[in-house]
Amino acid sequence: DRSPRARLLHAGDLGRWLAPRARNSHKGRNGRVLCIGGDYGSGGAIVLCAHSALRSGAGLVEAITQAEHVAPLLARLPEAMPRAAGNAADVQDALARADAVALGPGLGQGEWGRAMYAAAIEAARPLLLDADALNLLAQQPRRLRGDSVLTPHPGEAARLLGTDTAQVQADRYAAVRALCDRYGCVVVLKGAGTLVASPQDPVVVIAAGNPGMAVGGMGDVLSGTIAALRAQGLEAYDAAACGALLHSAAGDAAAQEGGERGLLPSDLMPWLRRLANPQE
Ligand code: NPW
Ligand code: AMP
Ligand code: MG
Repeated sequence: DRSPRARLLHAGDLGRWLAPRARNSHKGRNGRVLCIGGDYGSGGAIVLCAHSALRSGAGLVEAITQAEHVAPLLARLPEAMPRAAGNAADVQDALARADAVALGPGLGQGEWGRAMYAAAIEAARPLLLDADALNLLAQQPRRLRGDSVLTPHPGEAARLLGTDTAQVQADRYAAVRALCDRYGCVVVLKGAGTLVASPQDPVVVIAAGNPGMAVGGMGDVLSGTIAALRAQGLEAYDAAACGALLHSAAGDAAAQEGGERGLLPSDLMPWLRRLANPQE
């Protein structure tokens, strides 16, 4: 994990990317994120993703999810703009106006998830693929636009490389490089010692994060954070590195406050906000 070939990023580095906002900033300038996912059985994943995008500074957050998940999402998060989509055509308008798309949290691999995936993967928008979007990509591998971001955990990385989790973990540096080569884009290989790389940028290691973060939903929060930074204007590699660092640092702050065991992804939300404003 701590390859001498890779550079370390610490929480103190966040200021490199997160300058104070302009006085005359407005919601349209701060980026519109579209989160797509939340099939039956994983509805919470899209709530976490949308919440995280808002707490990471996105100006507007839309969500496309299953019809039954729209009202619960609104009840928890009235700032978000969710809608149901039954088929790919429903998604086109939302895709066309998005500054960044987070595709995959809780998406599932059923008929609905496949239709959403097929629509989004063809859209010429800055795209982040997570969770089931990665599983669907692994079933039909293809090179992506260079400004796409993949956020696999070691299990998803193994599927994307046609290997197993142990192999990925045995040489995480080689795995992240192989993913960049195969898919032609930015890759965040998650887990203790998260690595970020792109085909033309060096591998960096995130020197933050803790085992309290090993709980369902934590990756769905990361997707929202990276998409929000992308929508606010960071390039794909910068958004991925800054987002992974912000997410891990928020996890550390939340763990310091209340302990690692029992930490929830939702506990990161106030800390994402605090740490996304390093100058204040
Ligand atoms: P093993 O067993 O070691 O080989 P899956 P998922 C591996 C949604 N969610 N280090 C490990 O493999 C997601 O968004 C919804 C090492 C493990 O068994 C997805 O759409 C939630 N290995 C969907 O559920 C909350 C690691 O991967 C396997 C590793 C399924 O996603 C939960 C599990 O991965 C979830 O986020 C590590 N650090 N991390 C909600 N509240 O709505 C993972 N592995 O089979 O891809 O399942 O990640 O749970
Ligand atoms: P996911 O498996 O998609 O829910 O993603 C889990 C998130 O929590 C990723 O951002 C991981 O890097 C992070 N995480 C999980 N376990 C640890 C750990 N032991 N140390 C640091 N970060 C972790
Ligand atoms: Mg995940």
